[in-house]
Amino acid sequence: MKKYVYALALSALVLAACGKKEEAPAAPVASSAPAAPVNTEEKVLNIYNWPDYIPEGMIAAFEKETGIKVNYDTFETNEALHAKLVAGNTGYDIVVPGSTFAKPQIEGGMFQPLDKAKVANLKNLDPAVMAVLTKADPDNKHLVPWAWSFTTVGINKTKVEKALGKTPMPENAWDLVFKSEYTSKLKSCGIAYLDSPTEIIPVALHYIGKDAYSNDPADYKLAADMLAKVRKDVRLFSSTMIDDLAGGKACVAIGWAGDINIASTRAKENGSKDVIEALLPSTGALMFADTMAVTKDAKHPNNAMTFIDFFLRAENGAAMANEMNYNSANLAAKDQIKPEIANNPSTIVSAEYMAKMIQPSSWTNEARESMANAYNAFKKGK
Ligand code: SPD
Repeated sequence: MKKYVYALALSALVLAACGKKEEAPAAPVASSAPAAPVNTEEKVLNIYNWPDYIPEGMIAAFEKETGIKVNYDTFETNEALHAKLVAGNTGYDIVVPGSTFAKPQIEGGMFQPLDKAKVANLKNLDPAVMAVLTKADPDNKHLVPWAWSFTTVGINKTKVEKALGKTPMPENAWDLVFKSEYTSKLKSCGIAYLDSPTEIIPVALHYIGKDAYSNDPADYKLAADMLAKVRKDVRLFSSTMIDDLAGGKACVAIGWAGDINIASTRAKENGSKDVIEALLPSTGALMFADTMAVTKDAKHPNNAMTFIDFFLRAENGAAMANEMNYNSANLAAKDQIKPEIANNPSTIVSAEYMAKMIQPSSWTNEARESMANAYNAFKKGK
């Protein structure tokens, strides 16, 4: 059908250009403008994203407007998504890797380039964020930012202060999860680590003064040695820190600022008076950007472009911040962000703290494997 429409438009253009010596039989009048390509895909879109990462009602609004039925599944770690992509035939059209993993995924040919002509709202994106993403995706051919935030320490302040007793809060919040003086006290109310090598080893490297994105296995050994000292105090390895903090399984967690802020709201909704907050460690935190990409074997690439364009509307960017506590790269959304969100320094980060933020990078495949070995040995307590 698509080919047919193109062919019709093309023959109309050729005829018009050639001119005619004899009067031809009357033919249907063809416009000289090329016909818009027709989307002949079935009205389905399969999306694979992180949990708790989409404003309520956004999918329903997209389905209502376009008639495209969205199947929406979730994964909890970059490693889990990566394993699916490596295995191939994911069945997903859009996936949302962190930029740290998107780089090797692009290099491995796992994504197809965006059809930018179908995504007019790319114009809304912040050029500064797109410049950062060129580190993973030169020329911005494959990735569209979903949201960004940073990996940090989240606390239930009420419980942490009680467990620390006379010990004052440290100046550097990373001490709460990495220094025995604090972990030995906080284990009573629960310490949770994200359950992923590429979440924990980089923050541990940063804590011991190494490059968070080191590719050197010798550095992983140093990070694992530091981690081993507090292993016995860690209660949970989990990627659901919203429930862990809001539900009281943990009083301190290594987590994502956006999710920690969601935990704060959820605890209040559940009637808790405890204060939950995302801290800004004095030595800096690790910024991350999650990105939409279209899989190389996506069955619905046109529907994917329609969704990406819809997501990039200013009001949807604002909803990411207002409802999900995550930063959007949508510049057009900026003046729709509610004051209470704009004034939360762990959502909308100040320029001063941004200067301390560790920018995302990525690792070689070999380094990731070696990092996973170091992490698994630490987790098993070896
Ligand atoms: N609830 C959404 C969580 C998204 C987290 N992505 C984090 C990637 C950090 N490396």
